[in-house]
Amino acid sequence: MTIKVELQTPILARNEETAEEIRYLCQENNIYLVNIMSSPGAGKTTLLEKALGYLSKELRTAVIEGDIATTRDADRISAHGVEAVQLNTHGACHLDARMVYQALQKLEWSQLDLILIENIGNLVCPAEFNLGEDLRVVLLSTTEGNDKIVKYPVMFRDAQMLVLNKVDLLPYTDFSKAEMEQDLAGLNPGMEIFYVSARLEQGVEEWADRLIKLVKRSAAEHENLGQS
Ligand SMILES: Nc1nc2c(ncn2[C@@H]2O[C@H](COP(=O)(O)OP(=O)(O)OP(=O)(O)O)[C@@H](O)[C@H]2O)c(=O)[nH]1
Ligand SMILES: [Mg+2]
Repeated sequence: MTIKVELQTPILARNEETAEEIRYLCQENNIYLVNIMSSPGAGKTTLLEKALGYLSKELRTAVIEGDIATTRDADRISAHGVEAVQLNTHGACHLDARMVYQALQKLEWSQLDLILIENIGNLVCPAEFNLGEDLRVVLLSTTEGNDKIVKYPVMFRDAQMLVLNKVDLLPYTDFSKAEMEQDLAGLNPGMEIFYVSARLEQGVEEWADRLIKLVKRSAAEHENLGQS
């Protein structure tokens, strides 16, 4: 007799339900939720540290930090005077909607316009889990090589925005921007691309400005819907 255990579908189905609750909660409170993903060390926290200065001028912003262990990233963010909630997964390679829902309980929703989630450094698992986000951003860094886009297609296909970070290191790597653009055009033609050096703070203001526009546009649309 063959016994088959279906694990994946119920786990993801339950995740979808919680993601819907998060989406509803954020809509009700006019909060824009961004899920930031990349491989370990691509520069997610550095980008956030640099972008928060621009974002916080216009938007009330908080950060949810996902890591397997330590509060290091949340500590880096809160050192900039921004509220940060640290989630430790104790081994799990991605954040799921239930974890994010728990982190949201620690924040004062009426005081926020934007919540940035830094997912666990991993190009595989985080792509599978809907967090109820408005926007998915994937970071790629010039030191990782061009093959990541085609080797991890789900991550790059399902995000709306790509940030190529560490462009200051381009002269020292074999990374090709042209090849990257070509691969993305095949996989995800509508994807917005930003070229950034988080370390040198190049391109960070442009990226932050784009987020600010998206948050304000979403809030205006929500207000219009409420009036009609
Ligand atoms: N040269 C260069 N180094 C950078 C840049 N951005 C980040 N780094 C460096 O890359 C390393 C990793 O940066 P983090 O911001 O911690 O990366 P992360 O994606 O948050 O890492 P995890 O949270 O562990 O997944 C640090 O040593 C940063 O100083 C950049 O634009 N250029
Ligand atoms: Mg980090």
